[in-house]
This record gives sequence, structure tokens and C-alpha cells, in this order.
Amino acid sequence: MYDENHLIHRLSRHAAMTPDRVFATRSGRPDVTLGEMFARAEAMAGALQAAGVKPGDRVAVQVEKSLEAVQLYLGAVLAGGIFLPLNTGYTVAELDYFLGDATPSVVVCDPAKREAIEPIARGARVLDLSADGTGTLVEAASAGAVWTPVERGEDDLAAILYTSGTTGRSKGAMLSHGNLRDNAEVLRDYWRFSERDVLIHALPIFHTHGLFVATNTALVAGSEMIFMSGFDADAIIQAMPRATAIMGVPTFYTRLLKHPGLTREAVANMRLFVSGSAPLLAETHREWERATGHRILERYGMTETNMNTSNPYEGERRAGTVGFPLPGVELRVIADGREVPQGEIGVIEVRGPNVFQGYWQMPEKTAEELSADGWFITGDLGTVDPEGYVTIVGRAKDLIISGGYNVYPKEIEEVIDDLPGVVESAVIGVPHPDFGEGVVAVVVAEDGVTEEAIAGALKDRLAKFKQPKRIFLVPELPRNTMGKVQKKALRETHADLFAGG
Ligand code: MLC
Ligand code: AMP
Repeated sequence: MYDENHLIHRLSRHAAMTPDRVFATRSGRPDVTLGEMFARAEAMAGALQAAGVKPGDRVAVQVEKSLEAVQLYLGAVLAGGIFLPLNTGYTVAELDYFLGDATPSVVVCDPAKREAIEPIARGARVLDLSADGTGTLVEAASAGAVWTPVERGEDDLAAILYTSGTTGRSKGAMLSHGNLRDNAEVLRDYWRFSERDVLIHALPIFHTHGLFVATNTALVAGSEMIFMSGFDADAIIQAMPRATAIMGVPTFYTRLLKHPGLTREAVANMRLFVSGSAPLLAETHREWERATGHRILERYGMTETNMNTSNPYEGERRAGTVGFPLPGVELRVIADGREVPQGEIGVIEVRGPNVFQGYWQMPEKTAEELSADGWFITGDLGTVDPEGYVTIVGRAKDLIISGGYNVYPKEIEEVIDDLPGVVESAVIGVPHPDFGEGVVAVVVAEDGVTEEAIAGALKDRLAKFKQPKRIFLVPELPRNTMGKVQKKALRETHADLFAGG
């Protein structure tokens, strides 16, 4: 099936063999079989082609989570397009940049946002898709638009995912058919996914974790998914007796640990708990084992690289580590331009079939982070122990990870500094019991500027998860003798801000 399309050919193998097997169940909606997933993806591909999508065109998508949105992803790739998912939290101001940079030929949005998006679509055709799976996209797909297969090989692009940066503008990470196919197959084998698995899917599907790690892996393994619209501890606990696996960010696990329903009986059918996208505290790892008898399997990845390392399935899953480089992935630790001796700290670099093709239309940025011989500089600080376990000890990049979402302080500071009356600002992440890190802004401003006014002004400019949970007005920022803002000192001052909830 779909021999001409490298990624979809591999993702649809189980659909070709057992089209009638259920692929996904969802609350209050009919189950969807593997065969139906791809038949509907084909119809979506036809609708996209009728709307003007040609090979290599970007299909930008900001829609609520639904199985139809997954079919849209598959359909965009089948149409020969490049799928470009966008966080549902992004404001119109943020979307404006992405659409201008990516110049998609089709934009699919929530019907409620259509009016706001049309003026910034720059001539792209706008279709809509709502959380209940209806909208003009589905109407066009049902109207019998015929899909014309498009030849797509391993090196062709399948997706662009935007990631912010420590300086300036967000960058579109270009992922090829081969990148996505390889990582999905490696994870299926490494984590032993098969037709016997039922995966609880509660992550968003606009990022690597929910879209590629969870969905692609389930598809290549022929596993079933219990597809949830978002994280809901009650729903997850209820689903566990029928499920075998879940993938989540650390916040999933800290929240589930607080649920009285998390017992050894509740997880009796579960075989695998995967955590990633942010550091999992060793304490959470231990508490989880005490509560359930299972050791969480922590892995480490990035938008640019898919998954790099994983704790072993069979061997010891070591708390506080991210395990070993996955099959096919090379990893080295660099300091002062040289690979460090074992056990020493440096910046992690990775190379392999998982590593992306570069940043969309940013050859200089690509050259800064991806060497000609394929090594990608992750910006994460780590060590490798004598047994080969990789530990992430910090970040060389100024990055906050809040509930698994990346927040780049520079981006927030630029927006705050632009506000009238603001002199300067420093944005930091401090320990947060629910989100791991909480975003805090420390601001120097003229008299009369209030914290409330700053918070109010950020509402339309930044997605909710990027907005500071607290804002402090101060007379000046601490600086070192070189004049550089001392974020470490600020982090220490506010270290206990969110302690105790
Ligand atoms: C929600 N809020 C957040 C937030 N999520 N604030 C900061 N950080 C977050 N992550 C806001 C809400 O808007 C709300 O604001 C308030 O915080 C409380 O929200 P909530 O109802 O408790 O949040 P919830 O909807 O339950 O979402 C929390 C979450 C979610 C952790 C389930 O953020 C989530 O699904 N995160 C996963 C992110 C992810 O998939 N990352 C993978 C990236 S890929 P108010 O004021 O309205 O109350 C990647 C590569 C890799 O990193 O290795 O995987
Ligand atoms: P993103 O750019 O959203 O893909 O986020 C990638 C970043 O998330 C990485 O560079 C790491 O800093 C972080 N990350 C992902 N997984 C882990 C993990 N298991 N432990 C610590 N950090 C992680």
C-alpha cells in the first residue's frame, strides 16, 4: 500500500494486513479501524490537492486534537505536502510569523479562529476542522475529491515543526520521511510495541512527542490507541485496566501520583510508562515505583532529532538518567571543541538517521547547529557514565521547560521590553511543583507601570503557557562585572516562589 510514499508506506503496513482492526477508540465517538484511518487520510489528501496543495507545499494546521487531525497529518503527507502543526495556544500575533515564514498553500484552522486567520493567511486557502471532526475540510474530503498519488522518497520533507531559539526568531525544523520512519521503527522495536498494545494517548498532537513518538510508533506497530482530547487523570486511571502503555511528560506522572486511584491493581494490565520532553525528577521515578511497582522508562529527544536516547526496556531503568543512545544514533559530549573524557560534563551532540535536514530557509542557523558531517549540537549539557548511561545535567541554552513546553526567555523578554514604560526584563524558570519549571519575569520599568498592566498586555501577544506565572517589578537587575544580567542570582532569589503548590 502506498509504495510511492516512503513514510506512509511504512506507517500503513498493519493497515494493509489487518484493515479491520481497531486503531483508535475515543470517548463518545465511534471507534476507527486502521483501514478507515488511511481511507480517510486519502480523502483528506484529495481535498488538499483540490485546494491547491502541490508536492513540497506546506500545509499549516492549528486545530484542536482529534483523530481527524491525525488523518489530516497522514493526508498532507500522502498529498506530497509538508505537514506543519502549530500549538493550539499560539495567538494570532504568533501565528502571523509562522504563516509568513512558512508560506503554506493551505491553512487548516479551528472554525472559531477562521475570521482571525484569514487576514494573515497571505493568499493561502483556509479550510477548517473542529474538535468534533466536522468543518469545511471534512466536507471537501467527503465530497469525493480524488487523491492522486505523489512519489515521495526517504529524503523528501514530511513535516516542519517550529522551535524557538535562544536568539531571535523561531526556526522551522525540517523532518524528512526517512527521519520519521526510522525513529518510529526504532522506538517500536526498542520499547517492544506490537499489535497486542493499547496506548493511552493524552498528549497534544502538534509536537514531536504526541504526533511522532506516540502516533507514528503505534501505527508502525499496529497498536491500538485510547485517544483522549488531553490530560485528564480520572480518564487515564479509568483507561488503564484496558491499556498496556502510556507516554507522557513528567507533569503527567506527578499529577497521576496524586490521584487516589493510582494503585497496583489499577496498573495491573500496564507494561510500560514512558516519560520525556522534560527532566523527570529521580524522586518522581522512585515514588512511581513505590506506588505501582513499575519503573518509568525515561527517554530524551528534541524536535530537531526525534528521539536520541532511551533507558532500556529489559535492563535497568536508572532514575535521573536518559539511558543509552538509540540504535543508529551516535552521541558525544563536547567541551572546548573536544570530546570530554567519560564522566565529564559537556554539550551533547548527536548524529544519525533521526537528525533533521536543517532549519527552513535559515542556512546560517542550520550551519551553526548542524555540522557538515551530520553532528547536531543539542544545547543540552550532559555526561556519559562508564556503563554508557547518559545523564542530562543542565542546558547550555537559555531555555525553560514548563509542563513539557519549551519557553525561550529571550522571546518573552523581547515582548516585555517592547511594552511602553518598560526599561528591561529578565525571564527565568524556577522550580514549579506541577510544571517542573514555572516562568517568572523580573522587570525594570518606569513609575506607573504595574505588574497587572504587563500581564494584561502579554495576553494577546504570547501563548498562555509562555506567559509568566509571576511578574516582579524591581529597581534594577543584578549584573556581573561584565554587565551581564545574572540570571542565576535571580533564580536563587525566587527559588521557593512556587514551593508547596
Ligand atoms: C497549561 N498551562 C500551562 C501549561 N499547560 N502553563 C505553563 N506550562 C504548561 N505546560 C496553563 C493553562 O493555560 C492554565 O492557565 C493553567 O496553566 C493550568 O492549566 P491546566 O488545566 O492545569 O493545564 P492542562 O490543560 O492540564 O495542561 C497541562 C499539561 C499540558 C502538562 C497536561 O501542558 C501538556 O499536555 N503538556 C505536554 C506538552 C508536550 O506535549 N510537550 C512535548 C514537546 S516535544 P489558566 O490561567 O487559564 O488557568 C519535545 C521533544 C521530546 O519536547 O523530547 O518529546
Ligand atoms: P523541544 O525543542 O520542544 O523538542 O525540546 C527539546 C528539549 O527538551 C531538549 O533539548 C531537552 O532540553 C529537553 N528534554 C527532552 N527530553 C528530556 C529528558 N528526558 N530530560 C531532560 N530534558 C529533556
